[in-house]
Amino acid sequence: MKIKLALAAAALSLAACNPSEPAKAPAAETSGPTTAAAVTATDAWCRPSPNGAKAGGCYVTLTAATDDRLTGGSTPRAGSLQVHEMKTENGMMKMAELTAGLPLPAGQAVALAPGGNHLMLIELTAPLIAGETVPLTFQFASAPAITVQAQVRQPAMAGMDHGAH
Ligand SMILES: [Cu+2]
Repeated sequence: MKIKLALAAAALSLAACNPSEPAKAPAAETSGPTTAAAVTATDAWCRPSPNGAKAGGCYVTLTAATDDRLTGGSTPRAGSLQVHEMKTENGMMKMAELTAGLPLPAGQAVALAPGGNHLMLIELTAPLIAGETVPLTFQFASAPAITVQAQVRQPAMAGMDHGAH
């Protein structure tokens, strides 16, 4: 105990004797109001569209540096790109456009995935074929728009070999 106290006292006196207090550390500029940090997109992919289908589902994981909102997007492969949610109505799973956008809380990876929120390509110009790449542009409430290349592939269904249709 005595030794511990002595050490603490020594540390205190050292700190007190130090004439050059380090200057105030520069504040970390993480949330400048003029330059919104970019949103990061990972694992963008689209489901192959069945022959003749006019719409296709795409998925992505988005991480915003500051609180933001996915408001929509576009792609040269379809007339429009909408952000959809899945909801249960009268026991039926339905999808509906998130007209107010999808919230992206700061630093949180928000996954759009089969069975949940997803991107809907409406009025496809051509079927989405497994193996090809589709450019998707996302728009946000604050961050600048980003464009990603989405892989067209079958959903990865770990541990499930049924359910594909
Ligand atoms: Cu949809």
